[in-house]
Amino acid sequence: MKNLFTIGIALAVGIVLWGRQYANAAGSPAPDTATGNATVKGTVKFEGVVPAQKPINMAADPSCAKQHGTPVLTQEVMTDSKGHLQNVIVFVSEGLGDRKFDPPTEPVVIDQKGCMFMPHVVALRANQPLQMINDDSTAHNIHPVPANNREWNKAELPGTKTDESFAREEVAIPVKCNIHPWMRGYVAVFKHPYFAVTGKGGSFDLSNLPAGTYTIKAWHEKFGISTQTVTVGANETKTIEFVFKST
Ligand SMILES: [Cu+2]
Repeated sequence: MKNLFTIGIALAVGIVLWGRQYANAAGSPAPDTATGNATVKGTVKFEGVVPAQKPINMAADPSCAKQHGTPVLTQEVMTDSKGHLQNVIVFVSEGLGDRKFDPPTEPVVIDQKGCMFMPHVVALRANQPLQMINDDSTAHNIHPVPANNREWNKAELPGTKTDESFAREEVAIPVKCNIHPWMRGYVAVFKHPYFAVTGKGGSFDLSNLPAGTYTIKAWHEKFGISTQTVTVGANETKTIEFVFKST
């Protein structure tokens, strides 16, 4: 029985290998996997006096206010004690040439909870599903205001969800709620997988890059865009730092 099983496996492997050989012999060019082993990573910092986060007044909708013991603070500028800046989108803006990348089918999720968009900033791929969940007991009205994509505007009842997507690259689309004026988030859309949104430590990691010279940009909703050019070789890791300063 065991021998039969082994023979079966050997046969299956053989068929697969034979199939590959046949495909190669047919002259089809090796597929461009479009990725590599180079990495650009680093941190984003803010230098200067950090604008204070202000309490948000949710009195207009008591169902929102009562979900928070203490008022929620505005999320425009968020740093840690060392000035590492959160919610910065770091991405490759040039250098990938004609490479094409299929978008993932799993959605990126924005939760509407406590009448806030969570997370505040997200990034996803062109034509990747964006799922908006309403986890509140009140209705929301999601309204992205793109410059380079189709605008949509959808009411969403408590406990429901909506799937949408954006077709074109755009950094970044403001998203508002027509019912709660304090609700604001941002969605960045990319045609490639080389982007990151900084978390509490302000760090980013763009890995699996092909060797090359890249224009790397860092976008922040208040401080705008900062740009650097980096050259990375195969299997190489380069560390860079973006610094935004108060104006
Ligand atoms: Cu709302």
